[in-house]
Amino acid sequence: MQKSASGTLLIVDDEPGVRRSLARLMRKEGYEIHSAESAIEAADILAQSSVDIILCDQDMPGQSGTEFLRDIAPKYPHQRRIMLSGRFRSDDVAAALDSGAVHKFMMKPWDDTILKADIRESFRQLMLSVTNEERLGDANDASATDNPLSPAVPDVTWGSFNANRELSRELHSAASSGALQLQYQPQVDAQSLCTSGFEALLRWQSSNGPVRPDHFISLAERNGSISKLTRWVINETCYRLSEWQQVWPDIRVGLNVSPIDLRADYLVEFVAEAIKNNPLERSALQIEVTESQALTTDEKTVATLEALSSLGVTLAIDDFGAGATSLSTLASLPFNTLKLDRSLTTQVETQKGEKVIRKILEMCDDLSLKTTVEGVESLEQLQLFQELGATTIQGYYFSPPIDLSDVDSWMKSGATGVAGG
Ligand code: G
Ligand code: G
Ligand code: MN
Repeated sequence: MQKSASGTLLIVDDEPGVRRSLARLMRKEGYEIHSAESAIEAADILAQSSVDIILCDQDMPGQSGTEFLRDIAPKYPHQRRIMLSGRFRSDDVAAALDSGAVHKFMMKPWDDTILKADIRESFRQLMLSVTNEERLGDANDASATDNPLSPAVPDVTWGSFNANRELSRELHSAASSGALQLQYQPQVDAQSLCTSGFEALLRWQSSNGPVRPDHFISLAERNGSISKLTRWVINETCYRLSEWQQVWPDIRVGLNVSPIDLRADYLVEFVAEAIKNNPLERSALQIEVTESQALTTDEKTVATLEALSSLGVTLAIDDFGAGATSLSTLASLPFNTLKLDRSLTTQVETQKGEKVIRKILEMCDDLSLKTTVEGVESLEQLQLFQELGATTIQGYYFSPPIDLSDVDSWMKSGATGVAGG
C-alpha cells in the first residue's frame, strides 16, 4: 500500500474555499491532510500529530503566517514550511525565509502543477534530512559497521521511512498511554562508595517492542512530541524523588532534557509545576543538559538555565568531552556538576588521557563544579578516578540502569557490597 507512505500536510488558511481546494488537490496526491483556519488551531493540531509539511497563508486574523511559522520552527527542525500568500513578498516574509522559518514562498493564485511538484520536492528534502541524520546517528553507534561503500546520498526507501512514521505517530500518545518507563542508574560517591543518587533514563515500549532511547528521542525532537515526553519524565522523577527522600533523605536524582526543551517556553513551567505537586528538597533534583547544546548557548537557552537554577534545582553538563566546550561558557552558566563522557572515561588508563582528565578535574575544582564520571566499568578505572578526586561514579562497574522495582533492594544492599561483585 503506497497510500500511507505519502506524508502529512497541514493547511493553514482563514478562507474556507482555499482550504477546501488545497485539501482536494493534495488528497489526490495521496497525502494525509489536516487543516486549520488560524494559527491557534494549527498549533493545536501540531501538538497532537506529526506534520511533515505546512502550507500556510500569510494574512490571517490573529497571528500572521510568518509569526506563527517563526514560533514553531525551532520545535520542528525537520518540517518543511511553505507560505502561500496573495501579497507580494514583504520584508517580513523575506526575513522569515532568511531565518529558515519559511522554506518557500508562493503567490496566490497558485498553479496546481507547480504546487504539487513543490510539495513533492519538499517532502523529498524532508526525507533526505531525516535519513541523513539517522545515518549520522548510526555512524556514532559503536555497533554499526563502517561501510566505506555506502553511497554519499542515502538510499531512502519508503519502507524504512514509513516504519518511522508509524513510530512517530505512536510517540505522541506514549506518555498518556502508559508506554513510558524510567530506569535508574545508581551513582556512587567516589570516596564512601555509598549510593548518592540515580540517573533517570527513559524507556519506551512501542507496540513493536522496545525502541532505543537515542532513536525515539531524536524522533520526538523532530515530530514535536518531545515536550510531552519531557513533561512525563519530570513528573515521574519528581514523584519518585519525593517518595525516596522520605526514606533516604540525601538521595539525588538526575533527569535528561533535550536541547529543544531548553529553547522552548514550557520547560521551566513543567519543572515548577512538578516541584509544587511533589514536596521535595529541590537541590536534590538535577537536570542534565548535553554539552553540545549547553555550549552553543543562544539567549533562550541561557534564560531557561538561569530560570531553572532560580527554582532551586541543580544543573549538570552531560556528556562532557564528547563535544567542544569553552571553559568560559562553563563558568558563566549556573551549572553545579560536570558529567564526564564515557568516551573520556576510558582514556584515563592512557598516559595522555590521564593528563587531560586531571586538568579537567582541576578546572572543575577551580570552578566549584562537582564531577560525575560516566561509564566506569572496572576497578582500575574506579581507583584512578578516586585518586583524581572525582565526586561521583556512575557505570556498569557498579550497575547498569535498573528497574524501579529493584531500587529498594539496591539501596538495602548498601551499594558498596555490590562493587566488584
Ligand atoms: O539509557 P541509554 O544509554 O540507552 O540512553 C541513550 C541516550 O538517551 C543517552 O544519551 C541519554 O542521555 C538519553 N536519554 C535517556 N533518557 C532520556 C530522557 O528522559 N530525556 C532525554 N532528552 N534524553 C534521554
Ligand atoms: O548520555 P547519557 O549520559 O545520559 O547516557 C547514559 C547511558 O549510558 C545509560 O543509559 C547507560 O545505558 C549508558 N551507560 C551507563 N554506564 C555505562 C557503562 O559503564 N558502560 C557503557 N558502555 N554504557 C554505560
Ligand atoms: Mn545523562
